[in-house]
Amino acid sequence: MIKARPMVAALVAIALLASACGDDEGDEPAATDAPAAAPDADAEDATAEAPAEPADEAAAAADSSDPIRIPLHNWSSQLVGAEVVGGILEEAGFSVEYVPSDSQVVYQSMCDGDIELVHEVWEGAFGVAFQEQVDKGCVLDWATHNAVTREEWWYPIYVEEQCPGLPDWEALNACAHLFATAETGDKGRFLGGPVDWLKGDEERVEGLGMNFEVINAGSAATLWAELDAASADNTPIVLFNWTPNFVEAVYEGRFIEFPTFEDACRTDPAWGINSELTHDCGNPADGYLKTGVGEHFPEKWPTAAAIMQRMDFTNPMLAAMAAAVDVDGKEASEAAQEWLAANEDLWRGWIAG
Ligand code: TMO
Repeated sequence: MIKARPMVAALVAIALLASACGDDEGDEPAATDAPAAAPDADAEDATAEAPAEPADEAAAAADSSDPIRIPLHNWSSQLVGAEVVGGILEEAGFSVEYVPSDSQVVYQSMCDGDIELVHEVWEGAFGVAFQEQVDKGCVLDWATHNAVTREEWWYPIYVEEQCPGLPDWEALNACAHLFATAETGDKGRFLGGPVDWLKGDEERVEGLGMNFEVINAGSAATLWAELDAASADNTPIVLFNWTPNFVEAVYEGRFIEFPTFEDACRTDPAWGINSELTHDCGNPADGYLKTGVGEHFPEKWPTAAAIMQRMDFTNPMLAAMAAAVDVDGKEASEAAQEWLAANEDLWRGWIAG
């Protein structure tokens, strides 16, 4: 073969993905093997020569020389983006540290002064945990990205032939038996994400009286391996997915349409079709993506805080960061370095203001 055509390339990517994921079910995704510091910090970065001191003139004297601690979570765009954010801050003269973190507990960690910022606050998964700390005043709702997000139950398109009426949730519920496994008996299996992503799936099944059982995947890699395996022979599957993500470029499919989300659905049992229980709705269909910072971040690192407010990620940017890892098989660090090299004008503008 001289040159892979796009379709062939996609199929090769699926095959690579399958082989990459097939033997590590339940393990962390490979991308979480990201090193604890930027891989080439000592290659060309001036801060490596004087680690205790900001080297770039962009970091003003008013800024602390303490490392800015950025969490690493367990999905690919975040792992790439964390090192993009860190790389930009390093270019601006700051030192950074990467800290593997639970994606719900991290908001408490910001309040405790152990983490400085979260650059991917997804409304569907983390809106509640984030807002709780914002309401206390110890986390600041610092910036809203251009990206519009959705995190929801999702199925590959062939399932529509097996279950008429999709993507409506009641149609899905009527087909619950199609999704049953040995593990779930006569109930349908919903393959949820790792438990730290969403707290609402079991509550939704209860609130909407669905004949489903939630089985949480151990890692994102497990979600994609199961999707790949099911797609190979059109096995019915409904699983957690989100956008922006690499999935939309590789698999056709749709999100389930649950009753439309409103904040009250999560807090007020009287709201919605079930007057006794909360969560009788879907996740936000046009959710935000925010940056949150600890309450003392702007005082301690005013220049970095201003840069974080200018940093703005779009849907295509996030989808490409995810695809670099989940389709192209790159390490998150490598993907981040490539992103920085390809988008230098953009992020220099974020630094310069
Ligand atoms: C937080 N996530 C994008 C995995 O739903």
